[in-house]
Amino acid sequence: MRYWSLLFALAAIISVGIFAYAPISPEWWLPAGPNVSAGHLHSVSSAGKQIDSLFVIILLITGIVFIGTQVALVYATYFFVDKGPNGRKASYFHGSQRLEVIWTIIPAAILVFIALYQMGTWASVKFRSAAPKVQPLAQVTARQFQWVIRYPGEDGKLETKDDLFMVNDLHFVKGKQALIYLKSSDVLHSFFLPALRIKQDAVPGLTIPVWFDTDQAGHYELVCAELCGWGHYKMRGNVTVHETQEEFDQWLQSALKEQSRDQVAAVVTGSQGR
Ligand SMILES: [Cu+2]
Repeated sequence: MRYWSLLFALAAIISVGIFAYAPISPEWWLPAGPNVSAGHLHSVSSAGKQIDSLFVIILLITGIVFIGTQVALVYATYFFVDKGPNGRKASYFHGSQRLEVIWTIIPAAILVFIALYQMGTWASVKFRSAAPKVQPLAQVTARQFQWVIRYPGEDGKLETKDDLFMVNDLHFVKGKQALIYLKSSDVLHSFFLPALRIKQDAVPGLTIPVWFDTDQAGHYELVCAELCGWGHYKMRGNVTVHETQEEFDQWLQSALKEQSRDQVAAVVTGSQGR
């Protein structure tokens, strides 16, 4: 039955073909920025660029191993197939110590290489000591099922009276490091900016600094990446990256005005109701 080897060969060729096609397809590859055309291999954030090159390196290593093992599989099933009652008889042997040592040491060495190679990226994205020394952009509190984002108001300080509260609306400025403090007021959530390759769990009781940037202004998506309850699917926010600091300040000013108008309106309608 040589057909099996052909089936294995076909499956391997299709798999490799899909991976060769994915980077040039707009839908199949990792999400890029809003203005990035298809075939763009790298993310639009500095963390994302490092993470994507790690992804490509690991894909290359696993791809080479995949192609090697598939070639061996097809070769073995094609040439050593049982040729019926008069064919060769399979011989039995009790393993080979040398082979086993080889196929243990090589994957172990590859894993150690990847573990060492990724350390710098992990440190720059996650270590608190690597957090940018900037004024925090906002405090982000995850709750079932929304992102409550608290920006400092006029005084530039968080947790003061003039803070701006927004729901599912994250703004920051292109080319600048944005630092947020991530909290959760109920269960585990995960703050995920797919195009920027930033993902961090929001843990009840903890305040976790998260920082990110991008070199492309425009609109992005913020989603929750931790199944947090029935409404998990709708826990998404809009991200607006402003071209300049002035543009951001203007947005903040008008949002603050709107907030105080809403508060006044709430007081007025509240007193009329009584
Ligand atoms: Cu959630």
